[in-house]
Amino acid sequence: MEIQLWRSILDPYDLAVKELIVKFEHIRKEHRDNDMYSPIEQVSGRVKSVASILEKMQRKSIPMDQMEELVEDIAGVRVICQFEEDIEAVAELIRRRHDLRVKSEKDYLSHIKESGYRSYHMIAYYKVETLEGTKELQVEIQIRTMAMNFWATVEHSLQYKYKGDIPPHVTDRLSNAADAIISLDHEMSSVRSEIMDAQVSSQMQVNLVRDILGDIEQLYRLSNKREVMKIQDEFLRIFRTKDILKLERFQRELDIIAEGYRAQEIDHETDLC
Ligand code: 0O2
Repeated sequence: MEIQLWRSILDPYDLAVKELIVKFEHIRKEHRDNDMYSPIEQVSGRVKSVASILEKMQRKSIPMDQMEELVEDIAGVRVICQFEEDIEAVAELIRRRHDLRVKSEKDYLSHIKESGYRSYHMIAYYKVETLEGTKELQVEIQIRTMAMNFWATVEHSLQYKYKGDIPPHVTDRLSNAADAIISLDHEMSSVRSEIMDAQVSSQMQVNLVRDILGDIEQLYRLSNKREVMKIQDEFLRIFRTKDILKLERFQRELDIIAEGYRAQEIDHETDLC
């Protein structure tokens, strides 16, 4: 197979990975913009290297003409969560999407791999648009916690270093580390609701400041500049108190003032007509 042919086969997979990263990051943004906890913490992706595809085909005796059907992880997207409970929430989000058609799921959380590997895998069909038309391809989505990802990344590097034959003293350590990761995930889950509350209120403050500054900017265009400077000073004074209730009250008052100016502007435009 020529280099050019590999490129034209893999290009749509590259597009799929890029599109899905944007889409998953958007889900995260939507949650945060709406003062909601996001089960998605980070997203990454990759197209499998030609060497890795060839190795898998060789290992599983996959013929060239069945590569795209049987090598299911040419496109790979990884969704990292903070807590184990978030994994099912992300899987459910994926199951409900119309742009992804789930083909199969592998639960390495309930069925931990012998290596100690834990993760939730989904193979889904996804359509991309190319110059040659619509192409439906397969994507492997791995969903795991940050702790699981740390272990898997380290173990993957060691597999590479020892060419799949990790010496027993290292395997023992990895196995201990896998147990420690399970305890860590459980420990973090026990304070999940507290951490979620803290993160949501911190995000609420970020959104509140964004909205207040948006209102101040609008007022600056519509009203007396000196008055707006005073409003801004008052905002900075309240911001320094770190009192979210006061900030919320300030925003409500600001909304009323901004609404008044907007109404005045509409009246003015009507008079001009
Ligand atoms: P890369 O570099 O991510 O492409 P396979 O394990 O590939 O022979 P299958 O059934 O196709 O068989 O895949 P499976 O078991 O669902 O796992 C596919 C991917 O999951 C792997 O891809 C890894 O990314 C990850 N994975 C599975 N088992 C382990 C493990 O024991 N340790 C680590 N670190 N990762 C694992 P690739 O192709 O191995 O690698």
